[in-house]
Amino acid sequence: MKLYVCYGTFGPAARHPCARAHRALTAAGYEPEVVRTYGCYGTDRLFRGRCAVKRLTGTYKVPTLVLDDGTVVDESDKIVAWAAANPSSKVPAPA
Ligand SMILES: N[C@@H](CCC(=O)N[C@@H](CS)C(=O)NCC(=O)O)C(=O)O
Repeated sequence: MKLYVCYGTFGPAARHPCARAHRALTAAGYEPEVVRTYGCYGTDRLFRGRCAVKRLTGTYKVPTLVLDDGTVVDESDKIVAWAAANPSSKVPAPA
């Protein structure tokens, strides 16, 4: 899976949507390929990664998750919900 983010997955999850999405995925047992798209604040159209996100979702905003089957899950709330509902088989079930 690919996770398109801004400049990274740094900072507190409560304040950075890309960090929040990435932490939800790793907590669910995934190791997403992180695609840094750069841009932001009116410069998005100048960056290849942001343009790829625009083609996928209709907007330049990240985080955007693309599953291996091509399914697109956009926005941190939806990525968090998807991760909670689809834990990786690498995560042991609770005892
Ligand atoms: N509600 C969105 C907010 C996403 C958001 O603000 N992402 C920033 C990067 S951390 C962004 O893409 N800003 C660029 C823009 O607004 O064009 C979410 O939670 O996913």
